[in-house]
Amino acid sequence: MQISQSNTVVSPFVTSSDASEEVLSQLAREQKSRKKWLLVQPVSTTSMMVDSGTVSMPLNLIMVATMVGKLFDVTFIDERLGDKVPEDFSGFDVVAVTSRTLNASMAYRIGDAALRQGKIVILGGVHPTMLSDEASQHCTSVVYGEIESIWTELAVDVLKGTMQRVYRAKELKPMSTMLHPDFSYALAAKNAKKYSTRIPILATKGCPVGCNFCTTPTIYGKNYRYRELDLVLDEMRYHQKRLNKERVNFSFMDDNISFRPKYFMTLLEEMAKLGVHWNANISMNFLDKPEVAELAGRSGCDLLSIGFESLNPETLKSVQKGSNRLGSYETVVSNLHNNGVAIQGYFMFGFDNDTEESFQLTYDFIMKNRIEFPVFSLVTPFPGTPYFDEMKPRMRHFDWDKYDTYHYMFEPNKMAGDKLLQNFVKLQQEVYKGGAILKRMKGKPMNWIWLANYAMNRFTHKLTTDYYY
Ligand code: B12
Ligand code: SF4
Repeated sequence: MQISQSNTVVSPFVTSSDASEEVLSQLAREQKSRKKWLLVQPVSTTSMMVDSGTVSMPLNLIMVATMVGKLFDVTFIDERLGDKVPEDFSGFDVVAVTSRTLNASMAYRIGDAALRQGKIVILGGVHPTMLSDEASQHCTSVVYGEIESIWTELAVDVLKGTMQRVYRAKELKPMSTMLHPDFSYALAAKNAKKYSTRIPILATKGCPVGCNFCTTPTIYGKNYRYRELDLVLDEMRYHQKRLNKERVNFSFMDDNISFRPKYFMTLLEEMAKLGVHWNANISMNFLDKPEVAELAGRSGCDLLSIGFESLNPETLKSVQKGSNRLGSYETVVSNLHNNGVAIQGYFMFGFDNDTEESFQLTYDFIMKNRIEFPVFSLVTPFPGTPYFDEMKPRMRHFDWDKYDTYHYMFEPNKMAGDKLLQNFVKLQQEVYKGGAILKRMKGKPMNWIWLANYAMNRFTHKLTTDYYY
């Protein structure tokens, strides 16, 4: 079964030539010894829970390893597992590091050390993409966006030793050309047990909703691409076979899996036949239709992560979150709950329209609608987004270590910073009190979402406003 890519909006760039592909194969054949790459997923310094305990397998670096491994030798290090980056890089020709904003300073430290030892250093991921001038100070080359669309050029230059400062694809390749990710790089890690058993998978890329605080529209514009369904399903079958069981848990890494309803619904129908379980990020556009929630439940969906963001219509408008209609929130939740789908609800605080009342409203909404896994963050304008440009003059600091969405970034117009943080802490403690957890979770299946609530209960006990400064 094929769902064609004819709906795909493609950026109006010129096509790259095939000449470099030929050069690449030629050069690869001529190489006497394969160049050695060290690939690193750095840990961040955040004290919050995003980078500790069980972590998800990094599909970003796995994709990089899969491409690089076709031509070069790869050593794969995930610092979040406790693996250490060597101080001596003499065993490597290239040191390539992935980075988001919260671990940019760690990525830069590794880059600086490898540069001092004369290595080719490549930085990629969302932060170097958004701030390539800054990242360039710490590496030989920055890769803008996905490696797949620029790989041929980059690989040729590494082989020839003629590196450019920034690699940016002239056009994005269709996702059908994406290689089947090779998980052996991650699974071979000494501490691979620390990885979540949920397998990361990708069906689509991009999200044209266009929220002004999100980096995805900046990087991929109005582009929304998807893989042929057979490729996604083959990948699922591969893991079912590898693990010798039908009920494999998949975690979609898509920005917004439902942007093309026809594709999404067909994917779900097929997953229902496979008997897998899955979770994903999704915008709520058409989750108010009961048949979509019914199909989600039937297809093995355990949990959907939904950015409710705010219960204030003015805030939703100001951040251009066109996918959210306040009037649909409760319908979306009850449709999903009626079909056994749990909700990870994202809520942000610190917007200019927030008042102390916003916290009470959110608490009431969460408790009344029994949201299983509420996640609260402080509004964080990330570099490269329109929101960052707007808020720059009001930002308290540009210390990237604090860009984990758990730091106080600017004083909102309608409340003082200390009041914001006091209410933010209180809300989390109230929602994760034992009694509140029971109220939200009673009668729901005994699974990892209970464990997450338990962990949050323990964590929020010791939470103080100091965490957020
Ligand atoms: C799925 C997802 C998650 C998952 C899984 C994360 C994981 N383990 O990878 C979960 C839910 C755990 C998560 C958590 C968080 N996330 Co998140 N997440 C995403 C999302 C939607 C997709 C990431 C993904 O895996 N895509 C699929 C892979 C294959 O694509 P990719 O990451 O773009 O990688 C490609 C390129 O970047 C490039 N590349 C990447 N690295 C390198 C390295 C080299 C050397 C080269 C050459 C190329 C290269 O090639 C890759 C392959 O194509 C992104 C949005 C996005 N599109 O980036 C947000 C995003 C990364 N998350 C974001 C945030 C803020 C968070 C949290 C802080 C949220 C929170 N409050 O908890 C935490 C932080 C976790 C952490 N420690 O990083 C922000 C980060 C913004 C920024 N500037 O740093 C993003 C960009 C969303 C946004 N708001 O704009 N996230
Ligand atoms: S709906 Fe989500 S992925 Fe899409 S632009 Fe908004 S925040 Fe980004």
